[in-house]
Amino acid sequence: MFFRRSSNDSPEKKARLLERMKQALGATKQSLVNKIEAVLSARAEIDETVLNELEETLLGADLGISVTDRIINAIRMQKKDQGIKTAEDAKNEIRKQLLSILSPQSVAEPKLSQGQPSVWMVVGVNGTGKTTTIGKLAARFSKENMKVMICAADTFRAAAIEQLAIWAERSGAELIKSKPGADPSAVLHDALSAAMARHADVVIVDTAGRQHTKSNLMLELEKMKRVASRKIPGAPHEILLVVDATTG
Ligand SMILES: Nc1nc2c(ncn2[C@@H]2O[C@H](COP(=O)(O)OP(=O)(O)OP(=O)(O)O)[C@@H](O)[C@H]2O)c(=O)[nH]1
Ligand SMILES: [Mg+2]
Repeated sequence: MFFRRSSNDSPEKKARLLERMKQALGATKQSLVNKIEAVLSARAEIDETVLNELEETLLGADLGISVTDRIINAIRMQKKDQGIKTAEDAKNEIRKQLLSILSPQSVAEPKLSQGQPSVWMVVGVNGTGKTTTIGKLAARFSKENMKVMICAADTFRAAAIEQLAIWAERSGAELIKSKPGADPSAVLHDALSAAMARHADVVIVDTAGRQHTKSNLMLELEKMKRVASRKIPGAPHEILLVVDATTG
């Protein structure tokens, strides 16, 4: 499904778009529920034939192999232990499994060690949301009373530094930047010096978007990692790869 983003849309148009999205998602949910109902209704017991049909239905609904296996195995195990006897029990188990898969996972926290700042590098191909993710992380860490610094090591794309400056201001983080075209490793070096001098808890490093096939740009990342580890042993402590959630 593809929805074009446009900030100039009228409120009516936005409302219609939201309604269409709700309908589309509602239809997906309803069709999955109907298909599961169709397999389970009028079945006196959950046998291997039912499990096979259920497996086909879940795979056909694009739940993927690992989620389908998890659900089918859970039902099979509980059937063996007499936990699942009726179609209703099976439906409840499917609901339980899906909810546990969809429930929020715990988010990593910066590990604070020996008073040294924790260094998080954010990497990925162009336009996947690296800078936006940094803004959100900075806001969250600031809210948790951490002293956050952001390093503008995307010196390549025009306006990248200004974009990051807005996020830094919004989140109350300090931005360490240089001029467009500067060596990203040099900016990182300065940012880590500043972070140590000012006892920052975490430094989040923005990097320019890059494809893994561009060897010179991958070498640039290697250099940044070396600079970070020379400045602070163990850094970078986390390297976050930001990907578009719709990538297949
Ligand atoms: N729908 C949606 N849009 C997002 C999300 N994250 C970022 N965007 C938008 O995607 C566009 C690119 O986001 P950026 O954060 O600038 O991406 P980037 O990876 O830093 O891009 P480059 O620095 O050019 O490589 C912006 O218009 C963001 O508003 C998201 O989670 N959902
Ligand atoms: Mg960016």
